[in-house]
Amino acid sequence: MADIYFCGSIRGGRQDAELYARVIKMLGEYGQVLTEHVGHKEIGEKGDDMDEREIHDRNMKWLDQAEFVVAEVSQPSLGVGYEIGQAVNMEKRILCLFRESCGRSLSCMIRGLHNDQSVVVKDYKEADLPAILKEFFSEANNGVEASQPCV
Ligand code: 6IA
Repeated sequence: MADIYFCGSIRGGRQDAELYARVIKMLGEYGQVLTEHVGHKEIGEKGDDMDEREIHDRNMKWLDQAEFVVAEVSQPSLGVGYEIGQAVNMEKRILCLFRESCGRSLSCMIRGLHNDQSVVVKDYKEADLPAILKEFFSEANNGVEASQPCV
């Protein structure tokens, strides 16, 4: 079963935490989500029993281990942007999901990564998610190579 690293805002704001939980549930059909806690409502409320260095190092290990990275990028988050940048350097297959109705514009540094192969950036409505995930993971399994140039 493939390992999937899901990214979603934590300190950037937890408005979409319930949506993250629903996305993570859908991702369960395609692999094991290493970062399930990103969808847990309590994570932003209580402290964490790990310190920040430990969280960073554990997450980078999981990112390295993951075959796929799926990031919900509607809520701007420094951590999510950092994880996407690291994932690009690690030549992962990446899907960035931007909710059309969120009222913001996505950073050019994320939208500009789209190459329709190793990195896919999609504007979406929640009802479209099952089809978007199906397409992303079926193309991945059909041997689309990672690390295509981002042009
Ligand atoms: O800058 P942000 O906090 O919004 O970054 C969110 C991203 O960084 C997520 O995709 C996570 O993978 C990662 N991340 C940030 N903080 C944590 C965390 N504990 N635990 C796990 N992953 C994290 C923070 C707890 C704290 C709010 C009490």
